[in-house]
Amino acid sequence: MALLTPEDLENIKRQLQEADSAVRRVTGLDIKGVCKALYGTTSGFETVGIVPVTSGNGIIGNFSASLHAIVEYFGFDSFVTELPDVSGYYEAVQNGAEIILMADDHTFLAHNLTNGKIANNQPCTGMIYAEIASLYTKADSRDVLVVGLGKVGFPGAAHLVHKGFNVYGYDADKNLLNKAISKLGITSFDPETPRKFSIIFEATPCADTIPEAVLSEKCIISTPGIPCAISAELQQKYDVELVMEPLGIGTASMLYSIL
Ligand code: NAI
Ligand code: PYL
Ligand code: MG
Repeated sequence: MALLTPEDLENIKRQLQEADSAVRRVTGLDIKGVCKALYGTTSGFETVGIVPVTSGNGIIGNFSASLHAIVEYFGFDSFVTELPDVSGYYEAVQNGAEIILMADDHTFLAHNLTNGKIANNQPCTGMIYAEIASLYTKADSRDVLVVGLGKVGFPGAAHLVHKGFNVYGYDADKNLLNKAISKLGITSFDPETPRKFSIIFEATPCADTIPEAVLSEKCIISTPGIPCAISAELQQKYDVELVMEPLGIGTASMLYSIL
């Protein structure tokens, strides 16, 4: 799993504010509004306990502090536990947490202790970035290009199919591409015979995964992928509407999905 770095998370509040402005510009809704469109829920006042986890590669600098800033940005009360791991979980519950947020190297979860609902960051991230792409007000058709059909991309592609979009998908892993074709009924996109799209959703851990030949003027690229899927030059040349943020949009999707 591609892990965040402390550098990815620097100035997370400014990154989230800029992403919220981009989301408002392209969809007419803010991130909270997109979550309401997705899940029908609005900001609760639940208390969120953030528990650092030391397993695997260990604690990531800025990760817990970034979650604290993100959760507060969306109007929830929250605290980061003093202790990590099991002791931290116990501390969170003892101190009144109604929702637990914690992540090891493979799973980032949100668990609502009041209603039992639980969320995984990967599908929640895929769904919200796909939803943002689907709400683009200047789209010229219902054709969407999806690049990356893994743990984030596949659920995002499934959401777009469910919303009735014509999904053209591509993944460097042919097994994953064939799985998406057979399970979701998407159309295989061939990079050798490219065409232009006004809606693009990307979810890969690689740079430059979106070829210039698919970019239309003022197209949207909605991507949680780190690093960015296109160069700054291409973004400028085609006046691309880029929605990209390292952690907050996906975390919001998790929280609103379990209220
Ligand atoms: P994954 O490894 O499950 O899926 C990535 C997919 O991209 C793989 O199937 C791989 O074959 C494909 N791929 C790689 N290079 C490609 C290329 N050049 N063209 C087409 N496909 C290519 O990873 P996962 O969990 O889906 O995460 C995807 C990215 O999203 C990672 O960078 C991860 O760090 C990031 N992420 C970001 C979040 C956020 O909130 N911004 C939240 C969760 C993940
Ligand atoms: C949730 C992020 C989005 C992209 N990759 C995912 C990642 O980096 N996961 C690992 C998170 C580890 C957190 C560490 C801590 O500081 O508590 N265990
Ligand atoms: Mg995000």
